[in-house]
Amino acid sequence: MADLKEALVPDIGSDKVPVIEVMIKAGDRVEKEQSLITLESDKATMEVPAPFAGTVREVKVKLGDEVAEGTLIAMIEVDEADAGNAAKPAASAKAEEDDAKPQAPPASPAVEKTPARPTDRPAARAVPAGNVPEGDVAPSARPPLDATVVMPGDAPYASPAIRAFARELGVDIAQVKGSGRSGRIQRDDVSAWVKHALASGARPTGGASASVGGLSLLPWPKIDFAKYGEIEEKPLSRIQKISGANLSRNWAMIPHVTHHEDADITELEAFRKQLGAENKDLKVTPLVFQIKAVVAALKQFPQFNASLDESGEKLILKKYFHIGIAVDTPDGLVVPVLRDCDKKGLLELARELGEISKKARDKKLGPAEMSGGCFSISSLGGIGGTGFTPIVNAPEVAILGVTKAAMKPVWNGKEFAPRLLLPLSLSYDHRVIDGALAARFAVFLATQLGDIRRLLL
Ligand code: CAO
Repeated sequence: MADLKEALVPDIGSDKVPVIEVMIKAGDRVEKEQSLITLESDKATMEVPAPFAGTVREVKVKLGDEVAEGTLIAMIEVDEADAGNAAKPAASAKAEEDDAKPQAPPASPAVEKTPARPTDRPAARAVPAGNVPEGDVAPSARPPLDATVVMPGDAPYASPAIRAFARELGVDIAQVKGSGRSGRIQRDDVSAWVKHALASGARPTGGASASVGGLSLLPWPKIDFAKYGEIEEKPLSRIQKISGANLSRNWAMIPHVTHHEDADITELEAFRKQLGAENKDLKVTPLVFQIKAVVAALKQFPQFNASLDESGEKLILKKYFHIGIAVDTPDGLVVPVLRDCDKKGLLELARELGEISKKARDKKLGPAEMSGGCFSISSLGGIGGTGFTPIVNAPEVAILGVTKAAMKPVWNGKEFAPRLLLPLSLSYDHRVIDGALAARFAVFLATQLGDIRRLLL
């Protein structure tokens, strides 16, 4: 007859630790050694394996519960064949070897208590909590559990580090296909799954509470800041709310990479100053030259003047050149669009830029003036910085971030010469643009800005 037995938390080397994963439910069949729950102390994650095979009748812990040695994890109806083994209070390494030998039937009690893993087994690997490469070991962690998991049957086969990594990304590890030996799930498999989910809009079934672009995220922390000191509440502006929602979506759904390049604008700057002196009614900033250089680069690399369609399977190449300019206003960031920049000269662009940024700051921009952009430029050059990661303005596929030009010594083959270098930070959607193409685009852009004659062609 099958016995109902208690699977208990063994000695875990700490007082109370939270349950961060429950891998079983009532009715599940578990094999001996199959992980029941995962615990996470501040030093390590540990999986608690089943001490015997059987059928889970009742799960007694839930996510977030704090458990200690002796906490009841589950009631398991033990297979008849295993009943004898399960009755053992502690199966030492030696005793485990003896598992194969015939066992005496349990003395009598209908319900027996069995630590999920005996404490006198040799301590094994535990994994620091969080995002750590597989194989890393927390030197100070001293868990008695064997945290190297070999999962039977169809259950996912992954180390605690990889499980922790998947959990961190909100990925249900059961959905990930392992490419390692015997189907073991590797870190790259989890990353590849996330990339695929983002591209296809797939929705994981992980137990988290918010979902963005196929990723389940933890809820935002609720904190009573007043507990720690004086505070003041200030509602976000309407612009901040709208741009915040767009930025969050773009950051979560677009696999961003930012490429950095310096442009030598020494000659350009001399010319800009001359142009400004001749046109005192206009503010001719480096930005208008950047707009012209971007248009030339978009012509040279049409993949940058493109958008993915909704299905994510088709690229729409644009034959027009409308450039969005990020404008900082007291109410937040807006991106008005300068149209047909390929057909306009530097002075016309300077005048339009002045008008449109004034309109933005006076809150007079209409929706039509903020739509239809092909590529955006976010210039912080008037403020400072040496580089940053601008967020791609979807459905565009790239954005140029510009920071402050600075005079630096550059080796000219004979000596160091003072040159004015402009830092360019090109963020791009890696689904559409490869790193090599981005590097070529950035070099082209820098060449255009470095050679004023090319720019004016
Ligand atoms: N390096 C050195 N100096 C620069 C520069 C650069 N890359 N870019 C501009 N400058 C200089 C200008 O020449 C100007 O100097 P003068 O007053 O001596 O002529 C000064 O800095 C101020 O320029 P500006 O910022 O007023 O003008 P702009 O054409 O460069 O930019 C605008 C216009 C609207 C883009 C800008 O005012 C702005 O709002 N930038 C912020 C964009 C932003 O917030 N981006 C972040 C988005 S993510 O949150």
